[in-house]
Amino acid sequence: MVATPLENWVEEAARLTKPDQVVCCDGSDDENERILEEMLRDGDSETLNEKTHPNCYLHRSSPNDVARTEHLTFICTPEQDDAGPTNNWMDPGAAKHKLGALFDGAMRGRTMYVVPYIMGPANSPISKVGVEATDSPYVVANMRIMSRMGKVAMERIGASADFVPGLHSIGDLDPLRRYIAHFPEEKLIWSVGSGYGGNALLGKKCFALRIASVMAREQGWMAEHMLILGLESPGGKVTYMGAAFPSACGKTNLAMMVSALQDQGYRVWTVGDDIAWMKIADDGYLHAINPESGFFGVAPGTGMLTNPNVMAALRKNTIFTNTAVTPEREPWWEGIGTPPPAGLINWKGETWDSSKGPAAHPNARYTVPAWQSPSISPKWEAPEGVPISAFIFGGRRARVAPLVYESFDWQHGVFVGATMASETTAAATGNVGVVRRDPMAMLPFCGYNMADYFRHWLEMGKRIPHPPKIFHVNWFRRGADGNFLWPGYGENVRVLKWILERVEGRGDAEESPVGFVPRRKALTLDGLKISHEAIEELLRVNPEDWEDDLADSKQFFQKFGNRLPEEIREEHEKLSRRLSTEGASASMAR
Ligand code: OXD
Ligand code: MN
Repeated sequence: MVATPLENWVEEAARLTKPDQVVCCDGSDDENERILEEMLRDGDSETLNEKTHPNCYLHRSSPNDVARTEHLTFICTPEQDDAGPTNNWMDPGAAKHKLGALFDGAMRGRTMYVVPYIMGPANSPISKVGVEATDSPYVVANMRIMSRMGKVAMERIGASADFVPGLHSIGDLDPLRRYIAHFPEEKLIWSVGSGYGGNALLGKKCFALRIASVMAREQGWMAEHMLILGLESPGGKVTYMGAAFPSACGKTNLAMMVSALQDQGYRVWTVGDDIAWMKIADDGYLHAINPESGFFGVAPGTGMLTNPNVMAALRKNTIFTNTAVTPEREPWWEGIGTPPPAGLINWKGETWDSSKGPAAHPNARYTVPAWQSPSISPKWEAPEGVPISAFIFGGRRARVAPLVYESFDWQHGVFVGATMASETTAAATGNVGVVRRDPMAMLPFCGYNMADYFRHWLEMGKRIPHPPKIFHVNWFRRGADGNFLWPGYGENVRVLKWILERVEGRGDAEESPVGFVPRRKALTLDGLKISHEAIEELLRVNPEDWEDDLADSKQFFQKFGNRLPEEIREEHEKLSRRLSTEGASASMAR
């Protein structure tokens, strides 16, 4: 019998990595039991309190392997310019040579697990299939939560070559021998030296964003770093929105929000918290699916006040990574809402006291099945996806960006996304709190030249008969005293409500140089304790701050040279002109 493309690939991977045995995963409960036992045997995982947290585990990673490592992540295209100035690049042949040496024999004494998986609902035409070969039982257990894995995926692959292969080994966990490499031409992923989710769960960032963004451009769809939520309004109509925020800026909390306006009939339903795959459907709308089936969220800062839905979800079937643990064997982290108990064990497995810094790593995570959230949308697995009426871009900005504004049109909206910036967080290694440009929150995830990615967005706008309206929000603006001006969390529904009203052609707004900003009275603020001055400041567009920001984004865009679409340059000039007119009239009025 002729071997299938999958069999050939697995054989080739095994020849290179030389595992003691190869196990092909079927996704069954029995198999999962065995994988979890293997994970416990490895010694860096433990079970949690069976009464309060049934079927929950705590995993401690190597202290040098706690976040995505963007400086070790590569796009391997024959021409460097096709990876673009914002990606690390390696020649595909050189990458194969370098990583091949690290993979050579890497699985000796270990098991190679072959994990076939579907990204997206099993019966959706928007879904796609991948296969990850890994030597980490922790990775297999996480992939089982984050994707539809096993038999269902194997059946879809059959004898075809229509799958994205990904080879993963934890190697020796030495950061000097850690690489996450993507081969967009071959649609192949090679990751070695890390067990951290964003580097090792290859269906997530590597496939669903970096490789899928390349496929999406080739095939005329969109793969975005976006949550998907449904806003239900009085009467029961649900309007769907996609929102792009950089890592650890509150996407999960927004997607699962308990609305402060629930008693007025506004409720939020979760379709996805991190990634959206979107295609133009016959009804002329862009339809989105969540390619994932679980949430891999940041634990610190998550509590009953910030995200009660996820707190309810985390009571069972959850893998916690790098949280602290109480003497009762319950997970604990900063912001969970209870004080640290005596005898707390920190994320490194040591008895904790406050001299040791945070007890949970700032990028500690939970991996939980999506269906466990009380907010999960009845449509979250709809094979046709949900129609998207609004895109929301956002970042963590102490200044500059107002609470919310709407772009003038699609082209201007693409510019708004392209000029996104945010203060960095603990989700990636490196400095925290530094403002960096992060277009569409895709800076670490775009699998090709970002100038071409802007072009793709511009072209999609022309092709979508009913394109989403584009907005920008900023929950993180601070007052002169350094405190946040906006309460955030469940109160963010007040902003979503205005967005919904704008989508429906209602909702009062004032034209500013940067876009349409809500008039104060257009925001539903009843029941909220916030001063008149705070609202004024939140909605203020300060031309001087914007001029500085424009200078910064101009410098960023210069990296792309002539490849930058003319439309982006045009929007830049238009905004600059509008700001100087505004600045001039403000000084005349003074
Ligand atoms: C994530 C990230 O884990 O963006 O979702 O880093
Ligand atoms: Mn993310």
